[in-house]
Amino acid sequence: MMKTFYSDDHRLHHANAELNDGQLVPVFEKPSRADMVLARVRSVELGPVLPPEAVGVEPIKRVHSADYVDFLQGAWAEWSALGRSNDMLPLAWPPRRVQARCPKDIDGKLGFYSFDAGAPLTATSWQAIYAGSQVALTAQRAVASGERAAFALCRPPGHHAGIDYMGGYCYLNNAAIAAEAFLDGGMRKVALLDVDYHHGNGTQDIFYQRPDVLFLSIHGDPQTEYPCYTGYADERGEGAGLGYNHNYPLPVGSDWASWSRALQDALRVAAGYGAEALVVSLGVDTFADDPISQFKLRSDDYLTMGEMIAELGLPTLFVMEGGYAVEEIGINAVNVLQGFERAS
Ligand code: FKS
Ligand code: ZN
Repeated sequence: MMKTFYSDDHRLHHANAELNDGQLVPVFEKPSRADMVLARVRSVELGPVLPPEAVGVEPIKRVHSADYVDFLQGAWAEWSALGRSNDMLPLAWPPRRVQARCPKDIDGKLGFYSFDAGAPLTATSWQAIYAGSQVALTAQRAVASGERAAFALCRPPGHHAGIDYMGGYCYLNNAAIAAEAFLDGGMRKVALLDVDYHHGNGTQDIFYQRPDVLFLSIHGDPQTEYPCYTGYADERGEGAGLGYNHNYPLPVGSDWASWSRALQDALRVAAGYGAEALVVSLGVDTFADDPISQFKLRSDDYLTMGEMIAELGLPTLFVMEGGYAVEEIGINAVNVLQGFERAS
């Protein structure tokens, strides 16, 4: 039995449109994604589905800057005060060689606190974003208190959110917040494995200079894949963090054979690290039929993925990230959890 943590409040984040291939299209990151995963958790009877506790904002500010969290919380009020009712989207960013200062105006703030236009904010988004963080933190507590594993069914996702910026559907980095909570609870080392199709640039940003969180990410090669500028193998960490960041960029079209070789290596590195817990940024947009991604994993591969992760033998927190083949997202995500359970 694995506990799933979930809040209906995720529904409060449903933006209208995003830019894709030069066109404004309906968002891929929509509420039905979480609905499908929850339905699968229930239909296979993975275990109980539990609501989040009110853990609060402090653990969020251990990872994100206070000014950024305040911005997220108050952004809609500033926007609507100008008489605007459309989703908030940034339209300008500080270019290279500019010492960026955060302006007063909300348009300036939006660019200051984002790296792309992929994270729209609606009137009720903050409630959903905050609830997602509480889901992750409550699941983290379950694992810290002795559960072999737990599933944080977070939405919106988090791994593109950095210390003080949003982007790529992400606002608060749920997995990073949970990893930090393990450390604040007394653990000395945590490993964070990101299996989403896209590089977890936000997580990398947060822990890049630190040796206490080992970050391992398997993803589409940034030379052709979003988020475009990070995820290269030579990004290995900085200062005290040097050697604790491992990227596995794989070419478009990669299948389970090559993907699982990268996982094998990442797990070998994790095993040698001496972590006391594992956080998994669980994206299933590596699926062959994903509409915006280009790996070739099949539904059964996710069972094997879960089994391989279980073999590490660490207390494990799964945090939901991407996956846009909505019909199969539940099967694929829950397959990882069932594979894990089978091998535990
Ligand atoms: C491809 C356009 C790419 C943005 C993709 C964002 C991916 C988000 C994610 C997360 F887990 F954060 F949700 N558009 N033509 O899947 O990494
Ligand atoms: Zn993704």
